Formats: sequence, structure tokens, C-alpha cells
Amino acid sequence: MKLYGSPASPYARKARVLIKEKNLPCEFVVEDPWPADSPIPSRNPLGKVPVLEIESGSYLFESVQVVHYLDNVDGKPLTPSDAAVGRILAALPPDTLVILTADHGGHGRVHGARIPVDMTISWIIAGPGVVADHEIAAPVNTMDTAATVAYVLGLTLAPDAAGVPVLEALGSP
Ligand SMILES: N[C@@H](CCC(=O)N[C@@H](CS)C(=O)NCC(=O)O)C(=O)O
Repeated sequence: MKLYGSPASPYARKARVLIKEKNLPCEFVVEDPWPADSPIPSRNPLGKVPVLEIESGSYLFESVQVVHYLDNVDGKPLTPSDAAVGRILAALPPDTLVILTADHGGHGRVHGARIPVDMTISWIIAGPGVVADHEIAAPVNTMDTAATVAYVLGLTLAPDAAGVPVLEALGSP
């Protein structure tokens, strides 16, 4: 990864501090947005820094988005989302089956590109009957969420339904 920004930019500095704090493999490249021949406008339509190059030719901009991405890229976010989920779980009856997931990822203000940051989401399941401390090896598709819920509730899926129950998580072959 590369972070483009000017050394004086406080917005770029937020990201630089996070990169340092998390020891992320991200090179800081000095690039001012003001010169007429600056490459920044071709990477961020707003013409501002910081701009994060996630992989060759794929750019993320707006410091809030950049910092959010950098905080989550190593799977060890410093922000308190885990604690927020913990409060929700604490309020639920202990035998509740919970699936924590999202419909898509994203970068900048868009999603839908065939790149990992747009296409990869968390899929976490916990509760009665779920294999504990297990990382699901098989790929899981968003459509598998509904299929898994139907399976757990004992509902029969229509033959042409998309998605399959994530049986691996439920200890079934
Ligand atoms: N909302 C933006 C603000 C970024 C910003 O204003 N960056 C300044 C440098 S500190 C910049 O690139 N200015 C160039 C310009 O406005 O033309 C962010 O959070 O990333």
C-alpha cells in the first residue's frame, strides 16, 4: 500500500499516525495536490490528500475512509466496534443464534468493483450448536446467510433457492 500526501497535511497525518501505530506495510509518498501536474486529481476527483493506493490503480480517498480502511485492514481494529457488538450480545437472551455480517465492502464512495476491499466481508456466527473457536475454511457467500437461518429454523428451502447453509459452522458435514 502507498499513502500519498503532503507532509504538512493534518488529514494525511491522521493516516500516517495510524500506519505507524499499527506498523502497517504502507509507504508514505510525498505528493502535493496543488501543482498543475499533480497526479492527485486523477486518483481523487476532489483533488485532495490523503489518497491511499490499496493495490495498483485502486485508490481510496477522504481521510475518514482511509483511516477506517487502515484500521480494519489487519483484522485488529483499534476502534471500539467489538465493544459495541458486545453490548448488543449482552442484551440478548443467552441462547440466541447471532450472525454478524455485511452486504458488501466498499472504498471511497463506491463499491461494486471486483477488488477485495469491495467484495470481502466478515461472516461471524455464534450461539447454540455453533462450533466454537473455529475459522470457517470454505468460502461463504452473502446468500448463504438466509440459507443458514432457514436451516437453523428448520425451514425447507425452495429447490431453486440461491445459497446453502454454512453447515461447517454448525458442526455438520
Ligand atoms: N475532507 C478531506 C480534506 C482533505 C484536505 O482538505 N486536504 C488538503 C491538504 S491538508 C488538500 O489536499 N487540499 C488541496 C485542495 O483543497 O486543493 C479529508 O478528510 O481527506
